[in-house]
Amino acid sequence: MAVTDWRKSVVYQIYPKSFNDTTGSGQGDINGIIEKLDYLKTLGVDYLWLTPVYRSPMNDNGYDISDYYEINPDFGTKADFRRLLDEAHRRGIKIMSDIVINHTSTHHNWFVESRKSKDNPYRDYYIWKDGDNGAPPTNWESKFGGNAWQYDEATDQYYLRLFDVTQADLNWENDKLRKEIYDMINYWIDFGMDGFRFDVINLISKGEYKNSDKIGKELYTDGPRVHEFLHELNRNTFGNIPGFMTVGEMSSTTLEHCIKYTHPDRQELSSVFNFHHLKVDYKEGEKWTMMPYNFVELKEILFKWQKGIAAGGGWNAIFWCNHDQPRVVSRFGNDTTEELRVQSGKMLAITLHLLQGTPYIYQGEEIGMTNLYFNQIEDYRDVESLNAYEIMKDKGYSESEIIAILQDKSRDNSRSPVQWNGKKNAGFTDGTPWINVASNYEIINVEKALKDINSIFYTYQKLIKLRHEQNIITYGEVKPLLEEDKQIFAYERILDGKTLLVIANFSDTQAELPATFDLDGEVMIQNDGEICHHLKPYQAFAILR
Ligand code: TEU
Repeated sequence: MAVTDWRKSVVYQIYPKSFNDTTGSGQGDINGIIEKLDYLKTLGVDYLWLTPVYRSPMNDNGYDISDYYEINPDFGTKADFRRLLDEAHRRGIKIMSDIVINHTSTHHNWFVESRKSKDNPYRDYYIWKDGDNGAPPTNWESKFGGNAWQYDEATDQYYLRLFDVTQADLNWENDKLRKEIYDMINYWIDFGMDGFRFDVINLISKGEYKNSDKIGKELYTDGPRVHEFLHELNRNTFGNIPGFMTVGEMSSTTLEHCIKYTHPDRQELSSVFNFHHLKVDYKEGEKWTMMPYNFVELKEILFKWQKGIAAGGGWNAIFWCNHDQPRVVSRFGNDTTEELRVQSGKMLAITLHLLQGTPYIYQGEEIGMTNLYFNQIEDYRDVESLNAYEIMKDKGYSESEIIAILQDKSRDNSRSPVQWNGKKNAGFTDGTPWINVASNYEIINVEKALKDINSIFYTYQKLIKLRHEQNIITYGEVKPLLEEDKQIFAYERILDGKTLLVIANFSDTQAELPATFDLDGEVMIQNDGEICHHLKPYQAFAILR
């Protein structure tokens, strides 16, 4: 049943390269997505968010676009993309495309022209600066390691690249560039797109190019003109299309900005992703480290954003993982035994999907796919991870220390092929997969999950159905409970005199609910265990009264 209010929608994220291969190339393609639309319809999702499928040299798996108007032939043709939209729409499923407009590939024609000479008409589409006595223009660091400025001998200047050296940042101060971006977005709206995810969109206004006493991100994040640019984008493209859903990926943002980004009166975006809750296992804020995640901090951040965005009149995107994050059942659940993996996978789903906002399910999350535990660098593919490997080696880390950190944090953890069945390559490809399939595919796969009424899949299916049907999940006030408890995640949703109590034990030991907790009412959803004050490891339930 297609929902009419986009706030009741659930989004399924597809990383096409790892989803389903129909040609034997070893990487997924658009026809592979079409083949699985009935499966996604069974799950019950409303939108599919496809990470970029535009023409790209694939240094960053599509986040380095070289032609915004063409589909990457590795994924298929524009006719295939047209058919995907038609087939999805026929099933009441909408398509959200990933638009990367903070930067392009250095293979993009604009950049090829831009680097030719200082007076080239495209020069100012990018950010070129003179060095500072042989040093880069500022001391900013790239998010993928190293300096954020790349020297280009041809014109004796540096260009800014907040990500990989093959991803050159666009100059949003240039009116002509912005007009080109809006024309391109309107092209895809006319093509039939139902929504957009905007990649690192809060980095487009760089502010002053000056040295930072940190690594620069405090200068270019949520920059001085970012809201002006987003409002202009809204007004020149999707702003007047009823129900058109947008989500902004906001790197290192603040609650205050996210309220501004998503308040309907400001005509910017529908919703935003922030990542603060996914840094609670970063030692001293550093990704490439290992430490047990801080559960109380996880709750504190999630509840801060739940309460803050609601009070501010904005809208959250809520998620545990995506193509940049490790698998949540390994990170915040427990993948050490099948029983604990299933129990904790369901617990994580119940905890997140009964919060307020638009839930995002990352491909394979619905069957509890785990981290990969690759134990040799040759198995890794992600540019960020490979850069990090070199940087940690240069810092003197041992091979085993680096591998342990990559097993814990690498983005490759979420990029292995979807495990469709227990056959060769998990049914993902008849060729050689571009990245190894997880070794547990014979135990964890879609075919097995569909046959097992007690699988994680059916918990996700039920949660999606509940969100479609129960207004309290979409509109109910969020009231955090037991905020300092070191094991239990608890909250209430309150609407029209009804209360939904959500309880989850995040620990691998029994946890005790205060005896004062009233557990009477209708059990809306649960995983394994008796509804009582003594919670089994990873037990979760929701009670409506
Ligand atoms: O990610 C933004 C970003 O900062 C990521 O690098 C991510 O937050 C980080 O890897 C987590 O440690 C977006 C895309 O999602 C990502 O896939 C791209 O690599 C990046 O932008 C550049 O386009």
